[in-house]
Amino acid sequence: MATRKTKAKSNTSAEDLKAYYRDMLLIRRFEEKAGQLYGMGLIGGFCHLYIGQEAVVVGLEASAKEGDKRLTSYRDHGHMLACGMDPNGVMAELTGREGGYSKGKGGSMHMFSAEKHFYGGHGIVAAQVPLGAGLAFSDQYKGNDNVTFTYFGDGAANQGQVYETFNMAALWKLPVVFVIENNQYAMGTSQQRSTSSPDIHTRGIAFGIPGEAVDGMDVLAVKEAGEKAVAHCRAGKGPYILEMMTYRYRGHSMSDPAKYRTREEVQKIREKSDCIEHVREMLITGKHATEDELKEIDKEIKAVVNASAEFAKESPEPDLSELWTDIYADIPQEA
Ligand SMILES: Cc1ncc(C[n+]2csc(CCOP(=O)(O)OP(=O)(O)O)c2C)c(N)n1
Ligand SMILES: [Mg+2]
Repeated sequence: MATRKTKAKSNTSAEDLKAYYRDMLLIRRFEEKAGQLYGMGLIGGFCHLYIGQEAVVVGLEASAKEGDKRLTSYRDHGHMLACGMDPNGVMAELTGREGGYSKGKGGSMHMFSAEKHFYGGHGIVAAQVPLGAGLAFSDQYKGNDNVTFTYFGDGAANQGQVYETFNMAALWKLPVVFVIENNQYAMGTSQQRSTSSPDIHTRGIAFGIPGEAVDGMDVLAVKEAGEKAVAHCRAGKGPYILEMMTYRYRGHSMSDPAKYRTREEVQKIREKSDCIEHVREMLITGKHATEDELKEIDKEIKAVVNASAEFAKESPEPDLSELWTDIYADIPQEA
């Protein structure tokens, strides 16, 4: 494995590094388990795995504080786990069971947690971008210093509503970090084939929004960029764009055989840049952890993931009567 230079800041302790390792590993093992359950027919419908991109969400969560909000596309399980949602509830939702975050009626793309300030899970490409600006507007209106992390893909970055949102967010100086997860593909279309100007982080220039490209496979580089962006937002200077250069190892969704790229391309990136291997290497070579300690963490994570699968399997399917509930919001009479 090639050693990469990392822009580690002195404020990262060995304990922090271990926590990032643990959080990224939880996402990866959870997603691998979801892939298995899908293969066994226990998960149906759409299921978009995040494997390969874990450093993005874990690094940014390290720059967030309580009260900050987040929302993303359909590739959302990693974001839920990283903000502290319960793996049992997420796995049960994936398998369509009563114990899931949406009582088994939403599935992979439709989960939400007011407690963890996670606002979905959105199946329509870029639909979450204006919603993210709306959440940021609500915090600005209330006068607190919360920030909203609005994640979207390189493909979504070509949607018109993104630029309408950029305009409003810049005009009103909304505290929103636009996180473009550039995994180089939008379904089977590579960025080269779909995008006229590949430097997506420069797309805010027309609106006066600063932006930068970040090594999204390096959790410390992500965290450092996140801290800068968040400080900008909290200081009342308006939105910030972070283009995270990353890569997804699996197909677009579970039904994608990924014939538009070679196995060698995926293998090369895995070997050269894998975000979990990178932190593992830093922990070992920096003598912050022993092989045995890391094995112990692996074991703990496996146990959490296996327990989530067991919880999901044991949770019943929703009762038929649930077809008629949770359709409209309960609006209090006085509203
Ligand atoms: C408005 C809309 N158009 C098309 C689709 C079909 N679709 C689903 S995902 C996707 C590609 C998005 O790629 P990207 O934004 O790069 O995100 P990634 O899947 O790589 O995370 C498309 C075209 C959709 N869901 N919504
Ligand atoms: Mg993409």
